[in-house]
Parts: sequence; structure tokens; C-alpha cells
Amino acid sequence: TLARDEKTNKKVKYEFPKDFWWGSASSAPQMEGASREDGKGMSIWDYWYEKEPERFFNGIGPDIATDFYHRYKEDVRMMKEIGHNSFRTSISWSRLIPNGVGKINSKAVDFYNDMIDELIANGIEPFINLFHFDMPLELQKIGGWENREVVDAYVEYAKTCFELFGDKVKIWFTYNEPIVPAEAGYLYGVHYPNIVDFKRAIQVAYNTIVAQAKAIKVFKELQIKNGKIGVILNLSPVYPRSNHPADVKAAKIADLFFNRSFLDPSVKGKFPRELVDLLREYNLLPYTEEEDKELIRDNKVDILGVNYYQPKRVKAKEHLPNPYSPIMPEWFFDYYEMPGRRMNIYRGWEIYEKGIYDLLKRLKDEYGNITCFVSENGMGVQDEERFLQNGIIQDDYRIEFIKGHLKWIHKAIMEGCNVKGYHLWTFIDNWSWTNAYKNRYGFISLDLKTRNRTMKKSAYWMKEVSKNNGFND
Ligand code: BGP
Repeated sequence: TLARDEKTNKKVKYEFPKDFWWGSASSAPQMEGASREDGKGMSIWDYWYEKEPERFFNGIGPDIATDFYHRYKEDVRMMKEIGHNSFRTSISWSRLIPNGVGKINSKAVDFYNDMIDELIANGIEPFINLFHFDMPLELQKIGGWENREVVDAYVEYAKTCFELFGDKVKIWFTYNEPIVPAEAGYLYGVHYPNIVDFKRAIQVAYNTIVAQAKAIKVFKELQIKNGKIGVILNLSPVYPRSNHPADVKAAKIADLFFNRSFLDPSVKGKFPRELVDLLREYNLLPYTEEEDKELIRDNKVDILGVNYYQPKRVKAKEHLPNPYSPIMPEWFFDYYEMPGRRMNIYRGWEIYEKGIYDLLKRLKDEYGNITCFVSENGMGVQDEERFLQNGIIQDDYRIEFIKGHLKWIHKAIMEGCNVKGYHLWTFIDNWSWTNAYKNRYGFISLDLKTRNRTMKKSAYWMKEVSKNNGFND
């Protein structure tokens, strides 16, 4: 455990390495707004909202979001105020290249140049992600990630970004949570294109990996000065219900699908043998091309972002699955609710701080201690206005949540894990996919009527933590 010093009951100092990245993360579609301004093309989100607004919480879409497109200067000022030395957002592919391929939108080039310059001028390192679930509509029309032409379009888009902004952006990411478009869009039917098909989901996942390898190859060829390229993965430690071999096997399969499917090719340059065998056994292998294997082997990431929210707790299936042919990963195992688990009751997610430590240790032991950082972690809260007092959201629960995770991250660092930073999800209460503004995550609260920004208590706390490069507790 990480209690106070047991003998003396004194506070313990948690000091982080020099130049630790303190900051937060967001994305273009969740912050920018201005979804039809200055020549932006449509992404699948703009389109889906126009077509089926009832799918979105309270009928709110991404069209205005936090209005970062117009207010980024104010936001960068606040980032600086709370001690950020780094901030992650993404480039909107459909803003930069409205049709997904071809003509570049010069207004978008100006916007991203200005925004990046503003961050740098304020001492905030821009971490730029190329893709956060926002496929340009025109490319979705030809099949999205299922189509190899879209793989090439992505590589072209990535190249354009490296060429345009590579002189000032040093830290790049190919994707945020690339498993999500595959599973949410093609397996569980909760993101556009709203399809439920295991085999197609696997093809989507596979093609994004191929696209990543090709983009990394281009990145290296361009020799972006001092540049690093990585990927941001949502990882969850998977804990079996018991040591019973059936439970352990169930957890292993869940881990293959949800962690190792992207982690292994990205960091080790190859897919896990066990996963390939499993897919083969059930006739789920994707279409591949001869040169893919070599490409993936030769183009691994330099850096890994870990998004961690909660663990997966898994047990063996109690009954033979029906139909008797896999329709989704959960065909192989069941989730279970561990008795006594701690919950974030405001979002319905488990809180298990040690999970981040287990992940980081695993990266050290099994993934060559790759340079990594916690790229998302955070606490969503519904109806957060109920904690408003004296004009400030008193989010002590969020401070406790962050602190709890930081302690375990600190321990991992002390034990040799190569962890470079911590980014909260998120800077400001932003728009979130179909959940819109249901769950608030920010250091800064957003007034949906005026788009005014106000620091929460956690923002004041974070300011001290980043200034002191740690905290006492
Ligand atoms: C992460 C995504 C973010 C964000 C967050 C919160 O997995 O990377 O984009 O949406 O989840 O999700 P929600 O608003 O559904 O609670």
C-alpha cells in the first residue's frame, strides 16, 4: 500500500523526475467546434449529428464544442496559469483536408500554426495527435478503415502534417485509442458507421496498424528533427476472478483482444502469436498483404501514451456461448463485478489506482521499458454543478483521484519505469462523442450557455503540484 510513513505517520513527499510532463489532453473534435467554418469538411461525427441528433446526450453535437477554434488563446493562458508544460490535442483531418485527400485548407493551416505557436510561446509543449475517432466523411463513404485506399490517404495526411508542422512539433501520435473506431464503430454499434460485425472490426483494427507503420516510415524518412512518434492506447489491466485455470484463460483472451492487439504490433512490431492462432481457429483472420509484416516489424513507435480509467475484471464463461461461433471478444469470457470494488458513483466506473502501476510495470518488464507517459486518466462526473460553491466547483473527489493515481505512478518510477509525464483527461469540460457533456472531466468548467471558463478547485491544486513538481501527502 501507499499509506503515510507507517512508523512516524508523517507526510510523504512525492517528487517527480525533472522535466516531468504536467498537462492535460483533449482532441480537435471535442474542443474546436466551428465544425462548418473556414472550409472545414465533414467528419463522421458532424454527419452523424446532422442525421441522427437524438443519438447524442441531450441532442448536443460537436458543432460548437468548447469553441477552442476561437478561444484557444484564452485557453492557452489558463493552461499556463495552472502550470501545464505540455498539452495534447489533435489535428482535425477533415479541417485540414476537407475531402480526406487532395486539396489542403489554408485556413486550417493558419489555425494550427497559430495554435501551436501560441502553446510554444507560453512554454507548453504541443503533443499532436493525428487521429481521434474523426474519419472524414468522404473517406467513410468509401469504406473508412476497411478500405486500403483510406490507409494510403491517412499516410498522405500524416505526411502533410509532418511537413507543415514538423519544424515545431516534436511529439506526435498516430492515433488516440485506435481500438475504439474498430470496436465502437464495427462491433458494438455505438459509433458511426454503427455496424456489428466481428470480422469487419478486426479488419478495421488491422488496417489501422498497417497505416500506423506506414506513417511512422514516412516520419522517419522525413527526419523530423528531434521528433518522436508514438501512439496512445487505452490499456486496462485484466484481472481474473480467481486462480482457476478457466478464469485465468478468460483473462488472457481479454488481454489479447483489448491490450496486446495494438500494444504488441506498436511496440514489438508483431502481433501476439496466441491472438493470430485464436483468430485463425475461428476463421476471423483479416485480409493482409505480403509486405505488411515487414512494415510493422520495421516501424515501431518511439513513445507510448497510456490512457487508463479502470481495470477489466474477467471470469470464465459459465455457459456455452450461444450462438456457438464468436460474435465479439466477450464470446470468450464474461465480466464480473468484484465485491467491494470502489466506484466512481458519478460515472459508474471502478476506481482502482493500483491498476496504473500494474500497467507501467508490465511495460517495463515485457515491453522493453519503452518511454511512456500517462496520456489520459480522469474522473467523469455527471451533474457536476451540484458541487458548485462560492463560484467554484469544489472537486475534491477529483483531487483525491489524481493524487491516488500519481502515488502509484511515482512508485512505478521509483522502481525504474520509464514514465515521463501525467496528463489529465481533460483540460476543460469538453464534448464527448455520444455522451456530449454528460460526464465532466476538466480542470476548467465550461458554461454551456456562455462558453465561459472557470477554474475548478482541482485546477488550483494542479497549479501547486506542477510548480512543486510533486506534492506531500
Ligand atoms: C476516453 C476518450 C476520450 C473521452 C473519454 C471520456 O476513452 O479517449 O475521447 O471521451 O474517454 O469518455 P466519456 O465522456 O464517455 O465518459
